[in-house]
Amino acid sequence: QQIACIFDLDGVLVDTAVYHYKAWKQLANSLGFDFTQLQNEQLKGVNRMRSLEMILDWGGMQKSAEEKEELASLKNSWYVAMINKMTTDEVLPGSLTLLTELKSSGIKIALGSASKNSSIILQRTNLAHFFDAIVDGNSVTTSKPDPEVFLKAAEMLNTEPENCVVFEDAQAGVMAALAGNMKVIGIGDEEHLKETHLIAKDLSEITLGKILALRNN
Ligand code: G16
Ligand code: MG
Repeated sequence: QQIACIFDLDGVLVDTAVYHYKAWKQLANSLGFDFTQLQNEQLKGVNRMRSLEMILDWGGMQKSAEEKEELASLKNSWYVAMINKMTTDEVLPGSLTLLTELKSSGIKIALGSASKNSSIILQRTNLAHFFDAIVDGNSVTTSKPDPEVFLKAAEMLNTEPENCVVFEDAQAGVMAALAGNMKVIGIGDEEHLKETHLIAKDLSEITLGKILALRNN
């Protein structure tokens, strides 16, 4: 069976993590507290409501379900204002080259993102045409580290989890891929990426050859 590739969006293909961080920080500050960059690492790959709950917890705050909906949508309005200005320059190094190589080799490509805003981002950055399947925060009910998002992507690509290689920058996403019985390539800092099958600083270090080599171990 042929290999299939599933890409996380934020932190792997595009640099939207800085916008999430800015918007969440602004929200925490408006509630009278702050959180660290190390804490921010834990938010990566985690869906919007779960992220808010973690942040409120750090600030020692409790909010009703209704208040949480309001806070999450306030954060999202700030975030969307930022991503609406994104350009193709914000595609991370190596993304275009690798996606082009995979596509021309006939490898199936899916998106496996927690974001409900993936379609705006893919449009603004001109990446949408690479994907055979898109699974994002609008089509799943659980948050990474649950494997649902990646299992759904495998299903949409008509392949089995063991044929899939996931590209992830977040610990929650790495855990999700492993729980789904997939191979996972960690993108970014080694200290935040335990248990991956391979680590690269960005996609410019990845070739089809390196991906295929993962199958045999
Ligand atoms: C991304 C980010 C997370 C964010 C989540 C939901 O996931 O890494 O920080 O909370 O999406 O985003 P939104 O609020 O736009 O629905 P991924 O899976 O693309 O890394
Ligand atoms: Mg990510």
